[in-house]
This record gives sequence, structure tokens and C-alpha cells, in this order.
Amino acid sequence: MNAYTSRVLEGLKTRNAHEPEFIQAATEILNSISPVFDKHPEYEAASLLERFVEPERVIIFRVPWIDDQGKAQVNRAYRVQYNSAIGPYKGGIRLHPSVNLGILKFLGMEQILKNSLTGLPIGGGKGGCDFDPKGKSDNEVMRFCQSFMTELFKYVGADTDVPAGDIGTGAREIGYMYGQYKRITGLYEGVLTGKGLTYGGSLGRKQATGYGLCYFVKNMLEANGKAIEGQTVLVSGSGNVAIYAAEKITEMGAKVVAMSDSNGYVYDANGINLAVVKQIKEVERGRIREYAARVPGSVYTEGCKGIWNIPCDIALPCATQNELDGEAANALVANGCYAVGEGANMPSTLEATEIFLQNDVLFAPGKAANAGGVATSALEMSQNSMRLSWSFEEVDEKLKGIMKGIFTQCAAAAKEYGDKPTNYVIGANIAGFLKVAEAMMAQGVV
Ligand code: NDP
Ligand code: 2IT
Repeated sequence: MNAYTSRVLEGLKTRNAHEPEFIQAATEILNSISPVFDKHPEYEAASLLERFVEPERVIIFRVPWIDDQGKAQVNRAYRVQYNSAIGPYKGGIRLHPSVNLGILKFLGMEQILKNSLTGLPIGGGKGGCDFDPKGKSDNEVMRFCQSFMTELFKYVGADTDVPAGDIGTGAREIGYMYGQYKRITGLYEGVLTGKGLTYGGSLGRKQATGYGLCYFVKNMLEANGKAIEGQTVLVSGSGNVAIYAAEKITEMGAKVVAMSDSNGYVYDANGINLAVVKQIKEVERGRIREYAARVPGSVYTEGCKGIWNIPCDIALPCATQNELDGEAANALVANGCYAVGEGANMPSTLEATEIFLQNDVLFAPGKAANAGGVATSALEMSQNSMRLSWSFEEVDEKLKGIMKGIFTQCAAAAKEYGDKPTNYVIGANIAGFLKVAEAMMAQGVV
């Protein structure tokens, strides 16, 4: 790492000492992009990196709401408007008890590079709240979402900041938030993406992150003389990203043998029956353990980390950050896993990533591999602005093209800057960063 990058990283660690996930993401990214500053001394003169590692704006607010017992509850919510150099802030809203500022800053930093890779005009943002939708009634979720948007509406808009789903935020939550935004502002505009199909949502958005992940992995395997057909796959999580990753990779001829949630994982040697998973997770909002009771021959095991001990060819971590640590990475490598595609944001720890790279596991980093979701969100924004809607096939074709483009950019940057042409971590970070850097330089010190 060169002296400039190293100095900025040290400063960041000191100023954000209590934000481990933000430091983790910044450590990986700054390590990767260090060679860019050797080629561009003008960036240091403009303090470009100091500006890049500081979110443009963070909004923190109280969300009071009344539960079904009539008791007032209070949560803490955030919107991190990370970087608007290449477009309006764009990124999801996470609803999970673990949400804090450091996690949303790491997600914001990942998001700006991811959004840059899509080639579409979207800046980086992320938001969320420590509200836990689990176990809440629909009415409680609605009252929460309405209160959340009653404050957030001041800071978002179709041309300023366009939130979407993430962990805990799906079509139900987006619907309630959209209704409240429209009611307060009187605007029927594309302020949120991931909307329902009856009020401006895009066909294909629900599937886009998982499908896009599989398109990226397919491109990566083909570039390295391998194929998805006939391979055994692990998919962690059983939410939006996991379900549609499992669906597409199965359609491509692979067999998914395990899925999980935060309590444990289910193993099904015959291949996961996705209709059962969808019924449990999407319809009943239940737990993955219920799968074992419904599908003979499948086995449920408590503890979500155990999933990585199952032998596989391809692993798709699609749950949350740091779900795959060094121990898990070693187990995967020992069992013959040769490709990892990150559906979640930063699911692999720094140690796990290093183990994959050192063992020549083909590794697709999240900011590239899961960019299909936000890319399709940007397509939803376009459709809303044009007041028309594209068919599923049109959206899916565009998604395929975008994922291919992202892989091509990552491979090209890896070849130019990486220690080896398959270091897509360096590839994704540099390819994503260069466009943001150029836009920031062109716009002056702002
Ligand atoms: P969902 O809420 O639909 O699903 C999340 C899944 O991950 C659930 O199975 C959940 O299990 C599990 N999970 C969540 N937190 C933890 C935890 N702390 N430990 C173990 N498991 C956990 O979210 P998404 O599928 O939308 O998001 C999954 C990941 O993908 C996140 O990292 C998100 O940032 C990323 N992502 C999402 C995109 C999207 O379009 N939705 C786009 C790009 C990335 P449980 O039910 O037990 O909580
Ligand atoms: O992490 C992500 O890219 C998302 N949660 C999706 C963001 C979006 O705006 O669709």
C-alpha cells in the first residue's frame, strides 16, 4: 500500500475506531485501489481519498410507533447519503436489530463502488433502522413504516435519493413506505424501488439480485474453463437474494443441497425443493427448520455456520456480513469448493477472502456479483421516469448484459492491476473506483 493510501486508512481507523465493519470494508477497498494513486498523483493533491472515505451526509432520526398493545415504541433510524458524484444516492434500507451507523457506512461505501460498476447513473446510499420486523403484525410494520417515512421524506426523492429493500425490507415494507411518501408529498414518483407491480415496480426486480449473481458466476466460470451444470451448490440465507440465487442456479443445471437462516441450516441431498422454501419464507414468514418436517430425507441442524462444512463445488453466501470466516473458508477449500459468489454484502471476512484468493478459488466479490439488484432498481427508476414498463424478458436481458459488463470490467482491471488475472477483488474495487474518482475530480472540491 502506498504512503498516501496508508495514511488515509490510518486516519480512518482512528476516527472511526468504534465502527469495525466500516474499517473492514475500507481496509479491503483501500488496499485494492492503492495502485491507482501511483498513476494519478493529482488525486492526492485534491484530497480525493479523504473525501471518498467520508459520507457526504448522515441523517439520524427517531422513529416512534405504537405497538398492538397500545404501547409507544422507539427505534433509531439512519440514512447514509454516501456519495452523489455519479448520480442520486441509491441503496437499500435495512431493518434488523443489529443496524448501527458503522454497518450502514460500510454498506454505503460498498454501494457507491457497486453502483459505479453497473454503468448506470446512480450514486451510493444506504439506510436502515434497528427495528426488527420479525414477530411483528402487519399493522405494527405499517405503523413503523409510516412513522419512518414521515421523517425520511424530507431527505429523499426521485432525483435526490432513492431507497429500496435490503435485509428485513421487502415488498410489504416498501409498499407502506411508498404510500406514506405519496400521502405526505402528493407526488407519484419513483422515490423507492422494489415496488409492487401494480404501482410502478419493475418486473424482474424481485429476482434480480439472485439471478444477477448467477449470471456473474456463469461469466466467471466460463472465463476460466468451467461450467455450472452438474455442480453442487450451498446457498446461505433463505431471504430474497438466497431464494432467487437458488432458483436460477438450479435452472442452470446445478444442485443446491443446503440453505439456512440465522438459526440453522437444512441439508437436502436430493436438491432443495424451492417451492417449499418459498412457501415457508415468502408466504408464512416462517423458519427454515420447518423444511425438514415437510421434505422427507432432509435434515435440519441448529447453528447457521455449519453450512460451510458441507462438501460443495460452489458456495453462494447470501445472508449477511461476516457470515463466512477463515475457519469456514478453510473447510470449503478442504472439501473441494472452487468457486464462491457473494450474494450478500461482505459475507466473507478479510481472512476468508485471503484464503480463497491464495487457494485460487474463483471468488466473485459482492459489490460486483450482487449488483444486479441495484442495477434493476435503476431500470425501475428509468421506467418510472418514462411512465412505461418493460416486460420481464426485456428486464432480464438487460440484467444479463449488465452482469456481463461488470464481469468484463472486473477482469480487465484485475489483469491490469492485480497480482493475478483472477483477482476480481482488486478488479471490482479499482473498476468501480475509477469512475467515481473521475467524476469527483471533474466536479471540483465539493
Ligand atoms: P432478507 O431479509 O430477505 O434475507 C436475509 C437472510 O439472511 C435471511 O435468511 C436471514 O435469516 C439471514 N440473516 C440475516 N441476518 C443474519 C445474521 N445476522 N446471521 C445469519 N443470517 C442472517 O434479505 P436479503 O436477501 O435482501 O439480503 C441478504 C443479503 O444480500 C444482505 O447482505 C443484503 O445487504 C444483500 N443484498 C441484498 C440485495 C437485495 O436486492 N435485496 C441486493 C444486494 C445485496 P433470518 O430470517 O433468520 O434473519
Ligand atoms: O445492497 C444492495 O445493493 C441493495 N440492497 C439493493 C439496493 C437497491 O437500491 O436496489
